[in-house]
Amino acid sequence: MYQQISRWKLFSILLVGIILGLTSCKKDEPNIEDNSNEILAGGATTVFSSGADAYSFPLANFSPEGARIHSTADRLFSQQYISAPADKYGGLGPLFNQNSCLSCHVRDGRGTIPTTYGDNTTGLLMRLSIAGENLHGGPNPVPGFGGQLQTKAIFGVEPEAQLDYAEVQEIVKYLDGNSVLITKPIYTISNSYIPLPSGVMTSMRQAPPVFGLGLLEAISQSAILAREDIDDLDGDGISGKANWVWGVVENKKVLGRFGWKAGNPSTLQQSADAANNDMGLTSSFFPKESCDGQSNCVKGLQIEHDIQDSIVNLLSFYVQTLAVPAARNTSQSDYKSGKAIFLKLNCSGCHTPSYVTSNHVVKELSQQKIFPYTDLLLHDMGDGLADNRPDNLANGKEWRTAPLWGLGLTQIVNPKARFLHDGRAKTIEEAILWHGGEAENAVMKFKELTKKEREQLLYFLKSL
Ligand code: HEC
Ligand code: HEC
Ligand SMILES: [Ca+2]
Ligand SMILES: [Ca+2]
Ligand SMILES: [Ca+2]
Repeated sequence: MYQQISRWKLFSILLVGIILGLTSCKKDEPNIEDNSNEILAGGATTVFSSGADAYSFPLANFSPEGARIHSTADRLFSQQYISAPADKYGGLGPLFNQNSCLSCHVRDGRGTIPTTYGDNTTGLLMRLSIAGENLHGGPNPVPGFGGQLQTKAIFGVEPEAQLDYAEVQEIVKYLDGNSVLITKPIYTISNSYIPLPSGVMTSMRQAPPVFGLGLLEAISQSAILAREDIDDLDGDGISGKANWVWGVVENKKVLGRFGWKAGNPSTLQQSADAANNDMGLTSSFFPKESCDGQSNCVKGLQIEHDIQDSIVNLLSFYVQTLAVPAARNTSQSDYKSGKAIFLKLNCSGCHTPSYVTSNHVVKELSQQKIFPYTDLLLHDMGDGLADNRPDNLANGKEWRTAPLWGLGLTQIVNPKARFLHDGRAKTIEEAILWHGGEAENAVMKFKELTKKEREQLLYFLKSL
């Protein structure tokens, strides 16, 4: 009897010891409290796929009803709109960039970047503004051109202009003697339908991937704001600032989360905005056609909106409920070493590894432990990446930390896809080397790594 009790005691002491040991191990690691479930990058919504369609699945934990609505929405996202009049799917243009959401967000991932002169089939667009702000503190539209350059138009209307492509190259050296060639694209406007006024500021933006956005929307505002450190009070060289942008639904300034400068507050507004500016589809959210000059373009103004609110809601629902693909190779030693380097270089100072989501109207998105690797805040990224064009509170050097989940599948989904806001980086390595400003420290340490360590870091990133 006595012996038995003591054996039980011994066992439970051991058990407690193991649990305590594990917990203290976890605590020692900065920024990551729990390693065990990071393979489930999107929590219970995560899908296990690493093929070309990896970004295109609905939430794994969807109810049959949710999945049904998602597949209706899926058809709308890929629908090619045509110019009015038409019974269904009309209203394209007068000015537009592409005729479907999917043509820019290829397989729900990134767009294709033009690499030849005159290539017009891309997911890249140019934002425009002049000095000053609009009524709501946003970019000041260019007279005759608005806030975005539309390079296509329906019959009888002129596209606003064409974009010409050139590139400059630069060699970056590592401390170990190796070097890489990095390229920077330069876009210039030609053939504009009227001369551009002087002092136009431009910003090239590639179409980002659109999966996992409901989860990003479900991160509580307080969790995002808690990471702000505008004056860098903790002295780590990283500030982090929220963008506050005009909410067309809320009718006031709200926290920006989407777009390369967090210039859009929600998947709903982003979808309505995309429909309006990228495709020329009016809705109750953006009731005016996106043409700012041509007289025969203004005639395109319709009394009825091109798309009903229900369509905008479905498009928003679609991007909210595209699942995040699972991380891979998490038990490999190179993954673990690579992740340790990611934390040591303080990449995680901006690319925040994980959150628990708050509650979302799509209940499957609520209370999920997720691994998006972003703080959704703006950071000064230095002169190399600067577009020198302010966007609400983002200045000309600031960009929103890009989420890194699903990163390794980018070129499996679209072999022509590239990295960073204007798609200048052909590889993840190039993307890191472009980091500057608040990330200067991280990039300096990256250049000092041994070849093996660099490979381990890249192995980790490619496994996300
Ligand atoms: C001409 C190409 C193009 C088309 C067409 C297009 N998009 Fe986009 N999309 C973009 C670009 C570029 C961005 C980034 C915008 C920015 O940084 O301001 C973007 C951003 C987004 C985002 C935010 C993603 C994120 O992670 O921040 C969503 C959501 C989105 N688009 C949905 C849509 C929907 C829905 C449609 C169809 C109605 C659509 N897009 C059509 C190019 C396009
Ligand atoms: C100061 C904040 C900050 C730090 C530190 C930082 N990043 Fe970033 N990262 C960003 C921002 C902002 C972007 C988007 C920049 C752009 O598109 O111009 C980005 C983009 C990226 C991209 C490209 C993502 C895409 O979707 O194209 C990769 C890869 C990346 N970072 C990896 C890293 C790694 C690895 C480190 C550490 C060596 C690191 N970052 C450190 C802020 C940071
Ligand atoms: Ca229209
Ligand atoms: Ca325009
Ligand atoms: Ca700081």
